[in-house]
Amino acid sequence: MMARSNLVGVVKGALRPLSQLRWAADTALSRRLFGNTLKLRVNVEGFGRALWTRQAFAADLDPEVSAFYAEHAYYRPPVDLLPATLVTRLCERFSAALRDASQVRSAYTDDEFYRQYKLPPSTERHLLTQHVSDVHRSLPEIYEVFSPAVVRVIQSCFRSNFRVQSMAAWRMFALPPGLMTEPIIDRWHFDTGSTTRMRFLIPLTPMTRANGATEMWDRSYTQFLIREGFTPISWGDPEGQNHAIEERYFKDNPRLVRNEGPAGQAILFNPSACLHHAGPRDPGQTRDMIQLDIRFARQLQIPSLDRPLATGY
Ligand SMILES: O=C(O)CCC(=O)C(=O)O
Repeated sequence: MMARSNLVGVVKGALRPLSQLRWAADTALSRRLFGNTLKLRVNVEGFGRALWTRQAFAADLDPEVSAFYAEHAYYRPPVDLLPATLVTRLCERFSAALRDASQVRSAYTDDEFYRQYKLPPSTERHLLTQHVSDVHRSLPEIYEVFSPAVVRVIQSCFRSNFRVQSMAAWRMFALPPGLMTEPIIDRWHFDTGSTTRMRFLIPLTPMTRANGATEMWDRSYTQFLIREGFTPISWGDPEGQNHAIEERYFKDNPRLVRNEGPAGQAILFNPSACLHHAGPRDPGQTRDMIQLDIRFARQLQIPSLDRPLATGY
Protein backbone atom coordinates (compact mmCIF):
# COMPACT_ATOMS: atom_id res chain seq x y z
CA MET A 1 0.00 0.00 0.00
CA MET A 2 1.29 3.45 -0.88
CA ALA A 3 2.61 5.25 2.21
CA ARG A 4 0.53 8.27 3.24
CA SER A 5 3.34 10.75 2.61
CA ASN A 6 3.84 9.32 -0.89
CA LEU A 7 0.16 9.76 -1.60
CA VAL A 8 0.26 13.37 -0.41
CA GLY A 9 3.27 13.92 -2.69
CA VAL A 10 1.45 12.45 -5.70
CA VAL A 11 -1.66 14.57 -5.07
CA LYS A 12 0.40 17.71 -4.60
CA GLY A 13 2.33 16.93 -7.81
CA ALA A 14 -0.92 16.46 -9.71
CA LEU A 15 -2.29 19.77 -8.41
CA ARG A 16 0.86 21.77 -9.10
CA PRO A 17 -0.04 22.64 -12.71
CA LEU A 18 -3.41 23.88 -11.43
CA SER A 19 -1.85 26.17 -8.84
CA GLN A 20 0.67 27.39 -11.41
CA LEU A 21 -2.20 28.17 -13.74
CA ARG A 22 -4.03 30.04 -10.97
CA TRP A 23 -0.88 31.99 -10.16
CA ALA A 24 -0.36 32.88 -13.84
CA ALA A 25 -3.98 34.01 -14.23
CA ASP A 26 -3.76 36.04 -11.02
CA THR A 27 -0.55 37.77 -12.11
CA ALA A 28 -1.87 38.40 -15.63
CA LEU A 29 -4.90 40.19 -14.16
CA SER A 30 -2.76 42.28 -11.83
CA ARG A 31 -0.51 43.19 -14.76
CA ARG A 32 -3.46 44.32 -16.85
CA LEU A 33 -5.58 46.00 -14.20
CA PHE A 34 -3.01 47.42 -11.79
CA GLY A 35 0.27 47.43 -13.73
CA ASN A 36 2.17 45.48 -11.11
CA THR A 37 2.85 41.82 -10.35
CA LEU A 38 1.39 41.64 -6.86
CA LYS A 39 -1.36 39.19 -6.01
CA LEU A 40 -4.75 40.36 -7.25
CA ARG A 41 -6.15 40.00 -3.71
CA VAL A 42 -3.48 42.38 -2.36
CA ASN A 43 -4.28 44.95 -5.04
CA VAL A 44 -8.01 44.77 -4.43
CA GLU A 45 -7.59 44.92 -0.65
CA GLY A 46 -5.31 47.94 -0.99
CA PHE A 47 -7.77 49.71 -3.23
CA GLY A 48 -10.57 49.17 -0.70
CA ARG A 49 -8.41 50.16 2.24
CA ALA A 50 -7.38 53.41 0.57
CA LEU A 51 -11.04 54.33 0.02
CA TRP A 52 -11.91 53.44 3.61
CA THR A 53 -9.11 55.39 5.27
CA ARG A 54 -9.46 58.45 3.04
CA GLN A 55 -13.13 58.70 3.83
CA ALA A 56 -12.37 59.66 7.44
CA PHE A 57 -9.84 62.28 6.50
CA ALA A 58 -10.04 66.04 6.25
CA ALA A 59 -6.90 68.10 6.67
CA ASP A 60 -5.04 70.97 5.18
CA LEU A 61 -3.05 69.25 2.43
CA ASP A 62 -0.49 70.64 0.03
CA PRO A 63 -2.39 70.37 -3.28
CA GLU A 64 0.77 70.28 -5.40
CA VAL A 65 2.27 67.41 -3.42
CA SER A 66 -1.04 65.53 -3.47
CA ALA A 67 -1.42 65.92 -7.22
CA PHE A 68 2.19 64.92 -7.92
CA TYR A 69 2.04 61.80 -5.74
CA ALA A 70 -1.37 60.78 -7.10
CA GLU A 71 0.07 60.86 -10.61
CA HIS A 72 3.57 59.51 -10.10
CA ALA A 73 3.38 57.49 -6.81
CA TYR A 74 6.62 59.11 -5.64
CA TYR A 75 7.67 62.51 -4.34
CA ARG A 76 11.08 64.07 -3.76
CA PRO A 77 10.65 66.79 -1.14
CA PRO A 78 12.94 69.82 -1.08
CA VAL A 79 16.18 68.90 0.64
CA ASP A 80 15.56 71.29 3.53
CA LEU A 81 12.42 69.41 4.56
CA LEU A 82 14.71 67.70 7.05
CA PRO A 83 16.84 70.22 8.95
CA ALA A 84 20.56 69.88 8.13
CA THR A 85 21.41 69.74 11.85
CA LEU A 86 19.11 66.74 12.31
CA VAL A 87 20.61 64.97 9.29
CA THR A 88 24.12 65.52 10.68
CA ARG A 89 23.10 64.05 14.04
CA LEU A 90 21.48 61.06 12.33
CA CYS A 91 24.65 60.47 10.28
CA GLU A 92 26.87 60.65 13.36
CA ARG A 93 24.62 58.35 15.39
CA PHE A 94 24.39 55.84 12.53
CA SER A 95 28.18 55.70 12.10
CA ALA A 96 28.63 55.26 15.85
CA ALA A 97 26.10 52.39 15.86
CA LEU A 98 27.96 50.67 13.03
CA ARG A 99 31.22 50.87 14.97
CA ASP A 100 29.59 49.00 17.87
CA ALA A 101 29.55 45.30 17.00
CA SER A 102 26.71 44.66 19.44
CA GLN A 103 24.42 46.92 17.40
CA VAL A 104 25.20 45.50 13.98
CA ARG A 105 23.70 42.65 12.04
CA SER A 106 25.72 41.72 8.98
CA ALA A 107 23.88 40.10 6.18
CA TYR A 108 25.03 37.91 3.37
CA THR A 109 28.53 37.09 4.39
CA ASP A 110 27.30 33.64 5.15
CA ASP A 111 26.77 30.38 3.32
CA GLU A 112 23.06 31.07 2.97
CA PHE A 113 23.80 34.00 0.70
CA TYR A 114 26.02 31.91 -1.54
CA ARG A 115 23.50 29.09 -1.59
CA GLN A 116 20.54 31.37 -2.43
CA TYR A 117 22.41 32.89 -5.32
CA LYS A 118 23.78 29.55 -6.45
CA LEU A 119 27.26 31.03 -6.29
CA PRO A 120 30.24 28.73 -6.37
CA PRO A 121 31.51 27.84 -2.90
CA SER A 122 34.20 30.29 -1.98
CA THR A 123 36.36 30.84 1.02
CA GLU A 124 36.14 34.56 0.42
CA ARG A 125 33.07 36.21 1.90
CA HIS A 126 31.95 39.61 0.63
CA LEU A 127 29.95 41.98 2.73
CA LEU A 128 26.88 43.36 1.00
CA THR A 129 24.96 45.07 3.81
CA GLN A 130 25.30 45.86 7.48
CA HIS A 131 22.09 46.56 9.36
CA VAL A 132 21.79 48.44 12.61
CA SER A 133 19.91 45.89 14.64
CA ASP A 134 18.01 47.85 17.26
CA VAL A 135 17.26 50.99 15.33
CA HIS A 136 14.77 52.66 17.63
CA ARG A 137 17.37 52.61 20.41
CA SER A 138 20.46 53.18 18.25
CA LEU A 139 18.94 56.10 16.34
CA PRO A 140 16.56 57.88 18.72
CA GLU A 141 16.91 61.06 16.61
CA ILE A 142 14.62 59.36 14.11
CA TYR A 143 11.61 60.54 16.14
CA GLU A 144 12.56 64.15 15.36
CA VAL A 145 11.94 63.47 11.67
CA PHE A 146 8.19 63.78 12.20
CA SER A 147 7.97 67.56 12.24
CA PRO A 148 4.62 69.18 11.29
CA ALA A 149 6.07 69.85 7.81
CA VAL A 150 6.97 66.17 7.29
CA VAL A 151 3.60 65.02 8.63
CA ARG A 152 1.88 67.33 6.15
CA VAL A 153 3.92 65.99 3.24
CA ILE A 154 3.07 62.38 4.11
CA GLN A 155 -0.61 63.20 4.61
CA SER A 156 -0.62 65.09 1.31
CA CYS A 157 0.84 62.10 -0.52
CA PHE A 158 -1.56 59.62 1.06
CA ARG A 159 -4.55 61.96 1.26
CA SER A 160 -5.12 60.04 4.47
CA ASN A 161 -3.73 59.72 7.94
CA PHE A 162 -0.90 57.35 8.60
CA ARG A 163 1.03 55.29 11.07
CA VAL A 164 4.67 54.31 10.92
CA GLN A 165 5.01 50.57 10.92
CA SER A 166 8.74 50.06 11.25
CA MET A 167 12.14 51.34 10.32
CA ALA A 168 15.42 49.91 9.18
CA ALA A 169 18.88 51.38 8.70
CA TRP A 170 21.71 49.86 6.75
CA ARG A 171 25.00 50.41 4.96
CA MET A 172 25.38 48.85 1.52
CA PHE A 173 28.69 47.88 -0.03
CA ALA A 174 29.69 47.11 -3.59
CA LEU A 175 30.33 43.48 -4.43
CA PRO A 176 33.44 42.81 -6.49
CA PRO A 177 32.84 43.00 -10.24
CA GLY A 178 31.92 39.66 -11.76
CA LEU A 179 30.45 38.08 -8.63
CA MET A 180 26.91 39.10 -9.54
CA THR A 181 25.33 42.20 -10.93
CA GLU A 182 21.92 42.15 -9.31
CA PRO A 183 22.01 41.04 -5.69
CA ILE A 184 18.83 41.33 -3.62
CA ILE A 185 17.63 44.91 -3.45
CA ASP A 186 19.75 45.73 -6.50
CA ARG A 187 17.18 43.80 -8.50
CA TRP A 188 14.29 45.82 -9.85
CA HIS A 189 11.36 44.89 -7.65
CA PHE A 190 8.06 45.77 -6.03
CA ASP A 191 7.58 45.41 -2.31
CA THR A 192 4.74 42.97 -1.86
CA GLY A 193 2.23 42.56 0.97
CA SER A 194 0.24 45.78 0.84
CA THR A 195 -0.36 48.53 -1.66
CA THR A 196 -1.30 51.07 1.02
CA ARG A 197 2.14 51.90 2.17
CA MET A 198 5.00 54.16 1.44
CA ARG A 199 8.72 53.93 1.70
CA PHE A 200 10.29 57.03 3.19
CA LEU A 201 13.98 56.73 2.38
CA ILE A 202 16.45 59.06 4.05
CA PRO A 203 20.00 58.66 2.71
CA LEU A 204 22.72 59.37 5.23
CA THR A 205 25.37 59.63 2.53
CA PRO A 206 25.47 62.07 -0.37
CA MET A 207 23.91 59.99 -3.12
CA THR A 208 25.34 59.73 -6.62
CA ARG A 209 25.12 57.37 -9.54
CA ALA A 210 28.49 55.96 -8.46
CA ASN A 211 27.43 54.91 -4.96
CA GLY A 212 24.07 53.52 -5.99
CA ALA A 213 21.47 56.24 -5.50
CA THR A 214 17.97 54.71 -5.33
CA GLU A 215 16.42 54.43 -8.78
CA MET A 216 12.78 54.00 -9.77
CA TRP A 217 10.23 54.34 -12.52
CA ASP A 218 7.14 56.31 -11.72
CA ARG A 219 3.67 54.76 -11.62
CA SER A 220 2.75 55.13 -15.28
CA TYR A 221 6.12 54.09 -16.68
CA THR A 222 6.15 51.10 -14.32
CA GLN A 223 2.71 50.11 -15.61
CA PHE A 224 4.00 50.40 -19.15
CA LEU A 225 7.06 48.23 -18.41
CA ILE A 226 4.99 45.58 -16.64
CA ARG A 227 2.49 45.41 -19.49
CA GLU A 228 5.45 45.06 -21.87
CA GLY A 229 6.35 41.92 -19.91
CA PHE A 230 8.95 43.08 -17.39
CA THR A 231 8.93 40.55 -14.53
CA PRO A 232 10.62 41.29 -11.23
CA ILE A 233 12.90 38.41 -10.32
CA SER A 234 13.61 37.20 -6.84
CA TRP A 235 16.37 35.54 -4.90
CA GLY A 236 17.92 32.64 -6.65
CA ASP A 237 16.35 33.38 -10.03
CA PRO A 238 18.94 33.64 -12.74
CA GLU A 239 19.94 37.16 -13.66
CA GLY A 240 19.18 38.67 -16.98
CA GLN A 241 15.60 37.53 -17.58
CA ASN A 242 14.59 41.08 -18.43
CA HIS A 243 17.63 42.03 -20.42
CA ALA A 244 15.77 42.51 -23.69
CA ILE A 245 13.30 44.95 -22.10
CA GLU A 246 16.07 46.66 -20.14
CA GLU A 247 18.15 47.10 -23.31
CA ARG A 248 15.20 48.58 -25.10
CA TYR A 249 13.71 50.86 -22.46
CA PHE A 250 16.12 51.47 -19.60
CA LYS A 251 19.22 52.86 -21.27
CA ASP A 252 19.57 56.64 -21.17
CA ASN A 253 15.87 56.98 -20.45
CA PRO A 254 15.13 60.45 -19.07
CA ARG A 255 12.12 59.04 -17.20
CA LEU A 256 14.41 57.25 -14.78
CA VAL A 257 14.09 58.79 -11.33
CA ARG A 258 17.42 58.65 -9.53
CA ASN A 259 17.51 60.07 -6.02
CA GLU A 260 20.83 61.86 -6.24
CA GLY A 261 21.58 64.65 -3.80
CA PRO A 262 23.14 65.50 -0.47
CA ALA A 263 22.63 63.38 2.64
CA GLY A 264 19.07 63.96 3.82
CA GLN A 265 17.62 64.27 0.30
CA ALA A 266 14.64 62.04 1.03
CA ILE A 267 12.30 60.30 -1.36
CA LEU A 268 8.82 58.98 -0.63
CA PHE A 269 7.25 56.38 -2.88
CA ASN A 270 4.73 53.61 -3.16
CA PRO A 271 6.90 50.50 -3.45
CA SER A 272 4.14 48.41 -4.99
CA ALA A 273 3.42 50.98 -7.71
CA CYS A 274 6.97 52.01 -8.67
CA LEU A 275 9.53 49.47 -9.79
CA HIS A 276 12.63 50.41 -7.81
CA HIS A 277 16.03 49.24 -6.72
CA ALA A 278 19.23 50.31 -5.04
CA GLY A 279 21.43 51.52 -7.90
CA PRO A 280 24.56 49.58 -8.80
CA ARG A 281 27.60 50.72 -6.84
CA ASP A 282 31.06 51.23 -8.27
CA PRO A 283 33.80 49.16 -6.61
CA GLY A 284 34.72 50.45 -3.17
CA GLN A 285 31.59 52.61 -2.80
CA THR A 286 29.24 52.45 0.17
CA ARG A 287 26.02 54.23 1.11
CA ASP A 288 23.94 54.50 4.26
CA MET A 289 20.16 54.55 4.37
CA ILE A 290 17.27 54.86 6.77
CA GLN A 291 14.01 53.39 5.61
CA LEU A 292 10.64 54.07 7.23
CA ASP A 293 7.67 51.90 6.37
CA ILE A 294 4.55 54.07 6.48
CA ARG A 295 0.98 52.80 6.21
CA PHE A 296 -2.45 54.28 5.67
CA ALA A 297 -4.38 54.68 8.93
CA ARG A 298 -7.60 56.33 10.01
CA GLN A 299 -5.88 57.87 13.06
CA LEU A 300 -2.63 59.80 12.89
CA GLN A 301 -0.07 57.86 14.93
CA ILE A 302 3.25 59.65 15.08
CA PRO A 303 5.95 57.49 16.62
CA SER A 304 7.83 58.84 19.61
CA LEU A 305 10.22 57.60 22.24
CA ASP A 306 7.15 56.58 24.25
CA ARG A 307 5.64 54.81 21.25
CA PRO A 308 8.73 53.27 19.70
CA LEU A 309 9.01 51.85 16.24
CA ALA A 310 9.53 48.23 15.48
CA THR A 311 12.58 47.24 13.50
CA GLY A 312 11.83 46.33 9.89
CA TYR A 313 13.80 43.86 7.92
O1 LIG B 1 18.16 51.13 -0.67
C1 LIG B 1 17.57 51.54 -1.67
O2 LIG B 1 18.00 52.44 -2.38
C2 LIG B 1 16.28 50.87 -2.13
C3 LIG B 1 15.52 50.23 -1.03
C4 LIG B 1 14.56 49.24 -1.55
O3 LIG B 1 14.80 48.58 -2.49
C5 LIG B 1 13.27 49.06 -0.92
O4 LIG B 1 12.84 49.93 -0.16
O5 LIG B 1 12.60 48.06 -1.18
